Amino acid sequence: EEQRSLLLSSASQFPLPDGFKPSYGTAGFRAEASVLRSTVYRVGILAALRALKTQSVIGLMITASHNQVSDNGVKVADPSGGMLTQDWEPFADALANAPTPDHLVRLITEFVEAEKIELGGEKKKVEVLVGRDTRPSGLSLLEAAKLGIGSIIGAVAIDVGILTTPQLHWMVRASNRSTQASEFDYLEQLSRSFRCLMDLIPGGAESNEGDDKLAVDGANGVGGEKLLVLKEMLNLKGLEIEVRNSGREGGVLNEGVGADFVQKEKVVPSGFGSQDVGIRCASLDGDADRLVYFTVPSKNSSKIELVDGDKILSLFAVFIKEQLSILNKVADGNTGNDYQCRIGVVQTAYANGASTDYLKQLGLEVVLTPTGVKYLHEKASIYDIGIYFEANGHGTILFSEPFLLWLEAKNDELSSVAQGPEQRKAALRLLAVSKLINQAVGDALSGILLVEAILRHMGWSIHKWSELYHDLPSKQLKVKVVDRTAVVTANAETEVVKPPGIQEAIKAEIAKYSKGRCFIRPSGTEDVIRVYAEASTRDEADSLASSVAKLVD
Ligand code: 16G
Ligand code: ZN
Repeated sequence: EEQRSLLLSSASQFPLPDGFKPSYGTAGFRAEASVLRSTVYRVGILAALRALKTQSVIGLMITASHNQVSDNGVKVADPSGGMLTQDWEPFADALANAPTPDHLVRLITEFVEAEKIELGGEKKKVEVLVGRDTRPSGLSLLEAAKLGIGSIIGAVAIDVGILTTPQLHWMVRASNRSTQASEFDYLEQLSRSFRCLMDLIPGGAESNEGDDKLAVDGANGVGGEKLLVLKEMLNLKGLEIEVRNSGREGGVLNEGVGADFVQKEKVVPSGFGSQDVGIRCASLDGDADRLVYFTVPSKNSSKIELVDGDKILSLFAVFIKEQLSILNKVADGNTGNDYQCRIGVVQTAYANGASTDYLKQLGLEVVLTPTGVKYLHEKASIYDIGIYFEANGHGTILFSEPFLLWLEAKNDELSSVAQGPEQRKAALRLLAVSKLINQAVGDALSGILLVEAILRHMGWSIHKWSELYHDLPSKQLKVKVVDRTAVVTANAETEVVKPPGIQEAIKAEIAKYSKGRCFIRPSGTEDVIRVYAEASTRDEADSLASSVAKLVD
């Protein structure tokens, strides 16, 4: 009864705006910030219930990633640090759309009963960590989230301030593993494991002459500021990280800057230009969970040479494979490897065909999932080492618990024998990677450090890296539609099953091109159907995309 009146009184402060129909999409709720207060309040309730149900720390992140600054959004991190379990998404939708406080309370009561959630009681309070990006609307939405969380008896909101999305996910995961879980601990762990990787570089970490500078585009978001802090802690020798578009210079979040812009438009972000020819550049998105690299090929053009998520994935895969093969070498007097490490690579249909061919050629198992981190992450977690990336730059490397335990033991064993110093180093490198790279979600900051360490290790320039394979020309288009749900896909979005007939028509178009590949899918974040096409020349890719776009219109 006390619970009921608490909810009724707080809910009345957050009416659902007229005509607003929020939906928990690929990345939570996203919309124009001014309509989101009721949604964020209700997600606060959901996060509190999730914390009670799991008796664990839950995360709530207020961000709209690469969207324009006037948008905002909210998503929930589960106890593992991953995305909210998909089973709860329908409840999230129902809550967000409840028309009145009475409806809302009824929905909650039914759900609490069905899920057998114990409210209140004498137990210790469960915590919801609330983070937000740098958007000006974040503060008022934070208040809404706190009120939502606070209106469930037994739950308490902890404001962890302005963070990158991956930092919040990391903190949730660490809290539930009872390890050090503050932002400082995060930064410490990243810098320690990075230094460890650098120390293990054969012949030392000396940079290639003239190749010691990295210029980073922070998208005028939270990532640039955090990278500046990290840089202080790293105290790097031979690697100079220059952060631009950190938000301090007055630029607008995601406007002409950031990983999404750079990857989609393939032009230099503002703050970059002819002075950067030949320099290694990287771009983060607004909440720093995406990372792409690029170079400026010539003084007279605004075009960039993109090094996308597929290529970051390929770099990681090459390095990990190298370490595994060192580890697998049976040295004299050594028992050799006694663990069959299963390594897998996860991509989406957006992965450039050339990258998939390259990875298969390396002998790796490659699987495709639908777009959206939750699908890739889930798939990658079935391997001992699962590497996943979306072409847009979101990805990470997951290590299984049994494999890590084996690595630790191997490292101990090798430290006491004279043989196998190389094997021990390989084990130490893999352990360092597992600490450096975010185990909860894709993380641009840890991604940068891993890329930089691997380039040093290999002695590669960004050019050498970029030449691992050549991207097939590709083209993306979007078609505005009234009802994007009319398009239903299967086989990791590579085939359309509804409306009938479209798939055949697409196939007929593809057949006209050499190395043609094309698919359409409903966006999870906008009211559009997206078209992706690939072919052996630029013109062919463009023409395939536009002819398929016409089929949708
Ligand atoms: C979201 C997803 C991202 C995906 C993108 C696709 C998360 C955290 N983010 O940003 O993985 O690539 O949506 O957008 O899942 P779309 O559905 O509009 O093409
Ligand atoms: Zn993002």
